[in-house]
Amino acid sequence: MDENNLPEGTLQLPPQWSTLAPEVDEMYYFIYWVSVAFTVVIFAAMIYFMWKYRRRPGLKAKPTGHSTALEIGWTFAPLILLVVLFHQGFTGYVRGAVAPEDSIEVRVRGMQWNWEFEHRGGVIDDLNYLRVPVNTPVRLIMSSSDVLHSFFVPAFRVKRDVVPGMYSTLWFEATQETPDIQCESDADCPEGLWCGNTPPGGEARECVLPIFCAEYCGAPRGITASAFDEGGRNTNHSTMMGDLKVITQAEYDEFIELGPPPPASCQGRDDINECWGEQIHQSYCVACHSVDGATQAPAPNWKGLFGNQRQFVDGSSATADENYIRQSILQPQSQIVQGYNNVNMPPFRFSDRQLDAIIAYMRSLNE
Ligand code: HEC
Ligand SMILES: [Cu+2]
Repeated sequence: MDENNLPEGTLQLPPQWSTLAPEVDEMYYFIYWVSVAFTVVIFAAMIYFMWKYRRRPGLKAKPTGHSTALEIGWTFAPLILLVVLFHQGFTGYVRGAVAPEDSIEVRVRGMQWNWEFEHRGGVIDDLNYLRVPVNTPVRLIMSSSDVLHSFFVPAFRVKRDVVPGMYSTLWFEATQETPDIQCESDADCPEGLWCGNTPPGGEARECVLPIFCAEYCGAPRGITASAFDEGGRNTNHSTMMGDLKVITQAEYDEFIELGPPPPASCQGRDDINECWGEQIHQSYCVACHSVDGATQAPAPNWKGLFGNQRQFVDGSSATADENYIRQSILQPQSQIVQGYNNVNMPPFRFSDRQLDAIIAYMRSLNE
């Protein structure tokens, strides 16, 4: 434990942040030291015999006899060691494979090159951001929408392939909350934590446990940029990075009830909803919807939209009020605006708070 009461790493392994980690590390170091011991003994014997049986003038080589005791010894000694190792490894594997009955479940979707996390009640978190409660077993049910991915959290000592066309599962129980620290680079964070992804539209990054995709699943976000980001971190191939935040049970319950909280950079502002809505627009909608009041392609401009009369391809019409906006986001295909039947808007799942924020932002565009 360091001065912040956070777990510390050992020589070769990062800090232990889950209930499974100590057992995995013990096993790792046991195998490691057994290998070191055998290497030393074998090399020492080899060098000694090379010296002892070197060629000397006048000495002729004599074949040695057969020793049954020696042969039984060097067969069974390693066998016993291997049985012990296998037993430890197998029981550990089973414990890691079967989630406890009282686990909470989180759906994970891997897609090039993002992780999406869906919690109880269909609550979808920000992309590449996973929140879990401390001291609670969590079971991930994972699938891929495109290629082979691999979900890897070194601090938890868990890794599992995420395969197209099937579900794979994985579980862990975090033993410690991650501290609330804002950062600009990895150097600002305690050992084992990284300075996470830039949150949607916001500048405030925070220290989190890294989630990796341990599979070469293609080019990363920002393929055109240099292979290294400002922090010197290689972003070139397998870095489909996610942020993992361990929070209290109370914070998690609030998240399930209300959805993701407003971004840190909007909190405390008078126009918190407008600010949040703008960030959602920047993260999810800007590719299609402009807000300059002019550009109408590939999707309707948001400036002047709120309160306006909308004409649909089926000939009906409606006023763009709160309910209409809400439905247009959750079920975009229910009413198609005239002139826009070529581009399909994907359905989004947002919390009520997020929908309120989008609507507040749209209204503010009209002022
Ligand atoms: C892939 C492009 C695309 C993305 C991304 C997209 N939209 Fe749309 N959106 C459209 C198109 C095309 C229409 C018009 C057709 C229709 O009504 O479905 C539309 C219509 C709408 C409407 C109704 C507009 C009107 O003129 O009446 C709203 C509201 C809306 N989108 C909100 C959003 C929000 C919020 C997001 C981001 C969270 C978003 N859209 C992301 C393409 C997109
Ligand atoms: Cu991947």
